[in-house]
Amino acid sequence: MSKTIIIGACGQIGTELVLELRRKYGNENVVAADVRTDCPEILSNGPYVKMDILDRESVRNYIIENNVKTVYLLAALLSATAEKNPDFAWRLNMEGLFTILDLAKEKYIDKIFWPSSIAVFGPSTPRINTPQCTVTEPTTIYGISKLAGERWCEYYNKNFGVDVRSIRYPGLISYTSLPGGGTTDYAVDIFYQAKVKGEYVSFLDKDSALPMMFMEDAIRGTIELMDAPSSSLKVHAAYNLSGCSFTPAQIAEEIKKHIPSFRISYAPDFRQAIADSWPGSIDDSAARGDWGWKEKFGLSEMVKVMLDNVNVELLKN
Ligand code: NAD
Ligand code: AKB
Repeated sequence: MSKTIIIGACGQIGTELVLELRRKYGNENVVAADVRTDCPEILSNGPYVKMDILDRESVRNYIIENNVKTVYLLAALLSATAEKNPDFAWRLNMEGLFTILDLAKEKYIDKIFWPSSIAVFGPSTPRINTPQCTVTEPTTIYGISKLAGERWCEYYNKNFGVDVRSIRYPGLISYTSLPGGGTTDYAVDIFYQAKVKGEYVSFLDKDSALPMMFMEDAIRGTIELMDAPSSSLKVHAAYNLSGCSFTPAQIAEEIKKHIPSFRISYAPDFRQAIADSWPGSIDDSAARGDWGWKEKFGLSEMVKVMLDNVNVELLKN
């Protein structure tokens, strides 16, 4: 059987995506790959390979020699971390994509998933119910790299027939692993601090609305997109996908329903400018129409699941 690889498997999305794909295709057929030397305990039920996506020759050799036909390329620097190291962020976020697109162009790979982000939008984009096709003038290096990546994906699809699929994920909220340096991370951190300290200092202001999604929805949406017949897909850059939108004040109110003594205060930092440049809510009618996307989790369901499941021990790693 051909193999699937997830590159960037130890991160917030990768951890859960690997586990779900292993349930679907069998543990041995889904390889977790990451630049980290050690395989995290949670991914030890299947193959793990240390892989640096920037080492083009090693990546090519592994994929060709091991009959890998489907690649999920997740390795990237996220918005906040990327602003601190723009040169490296551009390199990491772009070079790996070319390595994988070229392997598909040469017919070694059949199918690619590469995630984009709401970060492709910018201050000149309509903020509410942001359309699939609209102004994209991102002001962060992360957003610029995602927008360029989208254009390259579409180019390889149209000119070389590469089957590459993508989603503009909103901020993702999960409890299996910690987030990796984004602007939406506050909406995960808040649950840990609610449990540890009973209070949270938000790095975004109280009325900063952003599009968010619970990880279970994001993983299901990703796999549904990858399973959709190619004839039904009209977007070959990246699909808008919506879960729920809320502000720091709104998520705090929801947490207070479970922990009445919970308190939030606000100390916006450099991430506020990034959040201000992004949409507040997303129109995902193209994804709904083309491949039947529908979210399951709203704010209240998500808050309950997060409070029931966050494990503060993760903060010690
Ligand atoms: P993350 O930071 O949690 O994980 C990234 C993983 O990539 C880490 O395990 C890291 O060790 C690995 N990595 C870094 N450099 C590497 C290299 N050179 N070679 C191989 N692996 C390397 O990120 P995430 O939140 O899981 O995001 C995954 C993808 O989804 C990214 O492309 C990100 O832009 C996109 N995305 C994420 C979100 C979100 O809210 N998490 C939202 C929109 C888009
Ligand atoms: C980030 O905040 O950088 C990510 C994203 C929305 O792409 N969560």
